[in-house]
Order: sequence, then structure tokens, then C-alpha cells
Amino acid sequence: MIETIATTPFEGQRPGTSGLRKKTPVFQTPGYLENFVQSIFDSLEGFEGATLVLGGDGRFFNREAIQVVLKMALANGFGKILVGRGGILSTPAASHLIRKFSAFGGVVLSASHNPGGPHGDFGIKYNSANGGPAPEKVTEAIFERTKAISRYRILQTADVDLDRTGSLRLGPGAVEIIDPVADYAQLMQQLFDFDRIAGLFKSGFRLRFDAMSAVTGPYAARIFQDLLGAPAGSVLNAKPLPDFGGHHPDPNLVHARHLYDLAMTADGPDLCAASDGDGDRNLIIGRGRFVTPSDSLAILAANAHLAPGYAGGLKGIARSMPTSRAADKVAEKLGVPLFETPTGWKFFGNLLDAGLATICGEESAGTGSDHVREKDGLWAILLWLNVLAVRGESIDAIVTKHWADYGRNFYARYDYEEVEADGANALIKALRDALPGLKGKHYGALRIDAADDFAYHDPVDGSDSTHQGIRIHFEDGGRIVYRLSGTGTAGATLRVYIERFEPDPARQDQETATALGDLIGLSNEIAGIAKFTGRTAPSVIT
Ligand code: VG1
Ligand code: CO
Repeated sequence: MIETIATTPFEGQRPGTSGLRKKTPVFQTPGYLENFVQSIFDSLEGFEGATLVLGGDGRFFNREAIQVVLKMALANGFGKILVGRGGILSTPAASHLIRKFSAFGGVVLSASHNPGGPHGDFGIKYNSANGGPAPEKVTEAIFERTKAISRYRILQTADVDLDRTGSLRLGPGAVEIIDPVADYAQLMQQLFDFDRIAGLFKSGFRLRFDAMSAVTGPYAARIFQDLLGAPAGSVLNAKPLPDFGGHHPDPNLVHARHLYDLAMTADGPDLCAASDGDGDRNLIIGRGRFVTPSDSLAILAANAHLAPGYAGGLKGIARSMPTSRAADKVAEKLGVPLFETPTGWKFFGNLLDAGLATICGEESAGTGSDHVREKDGLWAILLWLNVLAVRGESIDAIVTKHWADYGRNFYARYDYEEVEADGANALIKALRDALPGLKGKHYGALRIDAADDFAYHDPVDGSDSTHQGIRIHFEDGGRIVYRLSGTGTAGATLRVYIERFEPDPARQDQETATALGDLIGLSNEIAGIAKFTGRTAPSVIT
């Protein structure tokens, strides 16, 4: 039976960079999840009888939320809900299923790389029929709706057994529970040379992939160990746990430090890798060589043609604005366009749909291609494996050769987490106000060449997104970017992105902190970080 339940709006249900993210107890507030889900459905048109893909990263409250969303989706008129067994779907796998089964869209429950658990974070986002995160036009409509909502619809029925695959009728529609891995694994087999990669493992190549007790475990175990023959033990923490086993599933040098330490030992694995809570990020560390996500994007773009799925070459490369410009050099050499978009995968969707770009990436450990409409952690690792299998060289050798050919973009991101929102907003405002006077200013040997507040004009749908981050360019090719995070759930997080180009191979092996030293100091001076935030050091450097 379909029930209509009266409700009143909750404040602050505005989706950020990637959906709505809040502390778990907020989502557990009666009506909170329901209001947002109803607002999604109220903002969509024409889904009567259509299919909705539904899954999440397995974190605490995932199963309960899955039950609510599927009962609401059926009550609102969807015909069929395709759910990953156990409520599990990685973000890229959900994107693939939406496309493969021509679903109307999908709901992904995840707070990605944020910690889970009763005191951690929870999140939800809507993806459109192309498999990608809903564009700003839709997320803003959802937000408007949350402010006016007065009722939601839900099916009154017993919970569905999420652990048994198969179809069942439920109320006016149907639910189908599917293996979360099978379709995704099949797609990977189409894109990459699995025989060749299996040969690499047979020859003794050693991989350590840490699923961090989050969603990628079942995918990685099936693909790396069962299909490609990597020995048991290659995949660590493979069981998704509601609290991620206490791990913070953010694949960076802080939370995956143990992988870095392992990769830096003389007899360490050839490749250490990890993904995040929902499986869309990737960390790549070769023996003796950490690969920055920006470099990884550039190197994968330069070598993608070595994998069967990209043998025809790339149509274009897209990167988010703060991502280093290493990929620009590759696009230039390949003679393909380079697109610079605001932060967040939703801005790549149009470019991919229109066939303008093939590979996309972000400095935040996100890389992907037109195979889905999300970034894809395991895809990036498989493309690396395919490249390694063909080239027969180490990661270190491939990276250093790439720098010698294209130059090196030294790069670091400084995050000042959970600072007071007022101070952070004031800092950005002060920078914005100072912009007109910055050009031509000298700081020691450095001179500002250009400075602006990044705005993006989407070449496909003509939409404009303004205030996407303060960019300061220096005459020698260096750059500092400032923006506020749109994924946090407490206070504000200031991100400072620092980059310098080094064309001379003799100077490419410096420590990043040394190569960027003067710019790092300057990033404080120009923005008054200590003054506005009270912080003299970042919380995390990646
Ligand atoms: C961060 C990253 C951004 C990424 C987003 C979602 O956003 O900087 O590049 O797309 O997270 O990633 P922000 O607004 O906090 O800087 V995921 O893996 O959390 O869905
Ligand atoms: Co993620």
C-alpha cells in the first residue's frame, strides 16, 4: 500500500561537490532521508514505469537507507529497482549499470572518502540516465524542492531481503537484486587485455591493493585474483564493513601510509594501490615511486592507446581546474583538445556525452574515461597494469621518462580542514577583492602574471558556473589555487593547490617540498591563511 506522509522541510539539504553529505545521525533523523529522496523524485519527470539503479558503499546505515529509497521509488512510480546484492554498488559500477540497462537514473548512497560509522558521515546522490552525477541545474532544483516539501510517498511493506539475488514483485513494481560485480567485471574485460595482464602476474609481478574494508573489496578480489590470477593476499581488507574496519577510506599518503612504506622498501611490491569508500578514487605507488594523481592522469592519457579499449586514440582530455597542467602537455603532443572544468565529476559528463573528451581526471585521486560517467578507481589501476604489461618497464622508469619528455609539474595540495566557516569565507572574499591589484605584483623573484576567480562556460549546454576557485599564475609557470571544499560535513575546508613546472630533467628529482618551497610560503602570505583561519600548518598535505 502506498502511503503519503506529511513532512516539513529540513534546512541545509543542498548537494555539494558530489551529492548531499552529512553526519550519519543527521541522516538518521526521522524524515531527513525521506525528504531529500522525495525532493529528488519531485525534481524529475517521466520516470513512470522506468528503472532506477540503487546501491551504496556499504557504510553504516546503508542497508536501512536502501530499504527506504526502494520503497519510496516504487511508491513514486518507478517500475523496477535494480539493487546491488547486500546494498553494495561501487560508484563506477552503478554508473555502468545505469547505462547498460538504460535506466532512468540511479541513487548512490555514499560519503565516499569520508569516514563511516554512527559518528561518521553518510551521503546520497542522484545520477542521471547518462550514468553521471546530476548536473548543477538538477541539484539546484532538488535543493529548491527540499525547502518546500510537505509530503513524501512510501510503500508500506516488509523489508526486502537484500542478500538473495533474483527478482520479486513489490507493490506496483518490481525489485531485482543483482551481483554487484559481474557487469562491471565484464566491462573491464572489454577495455583491457586481460590475457596480457594475467601474463604479467604469471611472470611474478606483485600487486598489493588495499580495499580499506570499503566497497571495492569484492570487485578487486574477483578481477585481480580470480580473473587475472594475482596470488591470494594481493587484495587486502576485501570485506566491506559498515565502519570500514575503523579505516579512513581515503587513498592518500596519510591514510594509506602503510602502502607507501611498503612500496619504498627495496623488495616491495611492483605496484601498491588503493581506492576510497565508494570505489571511484585510486592511489598508485610503484616500487620507489609515488605517482601524483595529476601525473597519473597525464601518463595514462599518453599511454592509453596501449590498451585495447583506447587503441583508436583519445578524442580529448579533460581535467578539473586545480589539477596540475601535466595533462595539458600530453593533449598538446597528441593534438587533441584539453578541457579545464570546475572541481567535481559532474562537469565532465557533457564533454564525455558529446564525444569531446575520452579521459578525465582530478588531482584528488580521480581518473576515468568515457566507459562510465564517474571516476573509476579500479579502472585506473587496470589501465596502469595494461600499460605496464605492454611496456615491460617499472612504474618508476615510466614516470621519470614521462617527465624527461614532457617536463615535470611539481604539485602539492595543502588542506586546512574543519576551520571556522566565517574565517574561510572571509579569506576567499578578501582574495577575490584583491584580484584586480594582483597582476604584476612582485614577491622576491616571483611575479604574478595573471589572477582570476575561475568561471566555466560549458561548451555543450552553454551553462555557466562562476566562483569556482581563485587562480594565481606566476610568470615562471607556477600557480597557486585556493578554493573551499564542497564535500565536508563540519566547518569549512580550505584547499590550497600549488604547482610549478620544471622542464630540466637534471632538476626533476628534487623533493616536492623543496621544489615548491617559495610558492608554499607565498601561499600563506598572499591569502593570510594564519590571519583568517588561525592555522599555521595544514592538516593534510597530499
Ligand atoms: C573533493 C575533491 C573533488 C572530488 C570530490 C568528490 O571535493 O576535491 O576533486 O570530485 O571530492 O570525490 P571538494 O569539494 O571537497 O574539494 V568523492 O571520491 O568524495 O565522490
Ligand atoms: Co569517492
